[in-house]
Amino acid sequence: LQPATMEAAAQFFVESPDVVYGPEAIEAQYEYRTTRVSREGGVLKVHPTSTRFTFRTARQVPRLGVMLVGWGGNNGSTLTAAVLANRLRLSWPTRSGRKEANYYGSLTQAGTVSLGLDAEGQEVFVPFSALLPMVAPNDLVFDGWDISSLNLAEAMRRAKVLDWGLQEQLWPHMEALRPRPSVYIPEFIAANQSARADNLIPGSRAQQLEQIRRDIRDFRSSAGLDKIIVLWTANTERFCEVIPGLNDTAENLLRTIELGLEVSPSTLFAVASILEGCAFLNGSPQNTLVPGALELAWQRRVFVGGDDFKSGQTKVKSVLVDFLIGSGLKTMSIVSYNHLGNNDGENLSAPLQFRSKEVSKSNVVDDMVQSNPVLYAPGEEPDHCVVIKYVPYVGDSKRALDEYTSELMLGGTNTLVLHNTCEDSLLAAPIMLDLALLTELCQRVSFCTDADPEPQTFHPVLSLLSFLFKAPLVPPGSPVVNALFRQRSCIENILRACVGLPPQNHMLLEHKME
Ligand code: NAI
Ligand code: DG6
Repeated sequence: LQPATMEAAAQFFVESPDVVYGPEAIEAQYEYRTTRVSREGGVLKVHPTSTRFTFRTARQVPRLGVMLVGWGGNNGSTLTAAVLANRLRLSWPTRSGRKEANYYGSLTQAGTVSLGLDAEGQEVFVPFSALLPMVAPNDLVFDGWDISSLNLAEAMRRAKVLDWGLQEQLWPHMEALRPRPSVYIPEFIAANQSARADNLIPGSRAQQLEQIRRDIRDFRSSAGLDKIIVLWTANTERFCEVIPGLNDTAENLLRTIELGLEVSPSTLFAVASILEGCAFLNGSPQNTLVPGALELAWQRRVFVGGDDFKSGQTKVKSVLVDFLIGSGLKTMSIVSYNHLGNNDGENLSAPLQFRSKEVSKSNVVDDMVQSNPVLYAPGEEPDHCVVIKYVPYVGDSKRALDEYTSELMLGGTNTLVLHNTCEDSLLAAPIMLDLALLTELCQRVSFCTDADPEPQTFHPVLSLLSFLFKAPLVPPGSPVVNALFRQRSCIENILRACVGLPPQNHMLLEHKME
């Protein structure tokens, strides 16, 4: 057996008349083959269709800044530390040997794609990041806001995520990084967070909005950036009510801010980012991107994405339930329990903030259930229970226990029990990285079809990011996909299309012939 080949050098070119590597852009002609289904007199008619696309990806990679809301939190400080540790090529001793900085857990940095078969019939893999020109994570520039004034070195120490030897080396590089003051509206996060709120933007909502916008502009000019992406990784907020006249349209939302009526801090950040032309991504579960914010993003052609990083338990769930239902087993009960002891856990110990998380963790199998009418009658769904408990002692080391019970043939049952222990922030940080890098890449992609030669970009609600979110936001009317490998294929195949490669079909027909 020959091992699969991994090309570490990672540069490749597609040799095809359909792909042109120009000095400015890669242009690829791409035949999008799919099917349309119609229902005629109780019969399903399936029509294969084909649409010719031209994809254009600008090759110039910008100098990218990432502004984190909640920069001084566990995720924010860990991501910043991770990029610095990689940039500085740090290594540090631990009780199990020396460790080196890496980007494990990042789809773009540590995932691979198969380019095809070589002369020996073996698959050739390259890093995911080699598919198209992407910003290198070590080149990212960070800034951000936090209601807590601790500098990033102190925040890293408070988070208790990283080994001491790594913290010591990072300290001088993180000490000078200070979160900008932020917007604190106590009723949106748990009361137990009030003690850390010592770094606040004063004034009315309209003045706070203006300050956030100034901050973005200041960062852009002082760091000499081409682009900024804003990522909410601050505390989970309670849901806010969507009220006609208040936040249902862009105009109403902007008026609400002007009048100082109810708007959540996260929505205020989303609006500021969109008005500054910066993509906004929501890593927490609350409904930050209310209809008014979505409309504003659509009007300004700015990307938004969300909600709630899909890091551990939910990622497993979106694989396991897909496997169970995809195999024809009828999953009837999913019980997900977890406990953690970081500040996120403390915030989630309050009922309204827990409720936001419960909702985003609970809807993650809907598409898999609905995809199988053989197993599930219309409206039927498994029992799904989500429990989160705050246990300070375990810190960032989250424990997740899951039980899946499925029906087998002839009255049998199958119960799977999982116990997952991990540093929560070390799972989240690479996801945040991928979000920034993929969003930026999508900003450089445009396309047209033969029928509509006017170049366009992806829909402002960037559903391509679904792989990275528990409750993916999608354009109106678009199906929500939670199944993890469908989400991964979506990213991979769209990126492949941009270099004129067919979708990965895993058929390996070459090896199924005599
Ligand atoms: P954390 O509590 O350590 O960090 C949040 C930070 O946000 C804190 O430093 C806090 O002071 C700050 N903050 C609160 N309100 C703010 C505001 N209005 N403006 C600016 N800063 C504000 O939490 P952690 O662990 O970093 O998680 C961050 C968010 O990501 C949470 O909402 C969490 O639910 C979500 N998340 C985390 C995942 C993980 O695996 N770590 C996965 C999925 C989502
Ligand atoms: C407890 O569930 C805390 C949460 O913030 C999670 O750690 C986070 O949402 C990750 O959830 P999951 O389901 O992706 O592991």
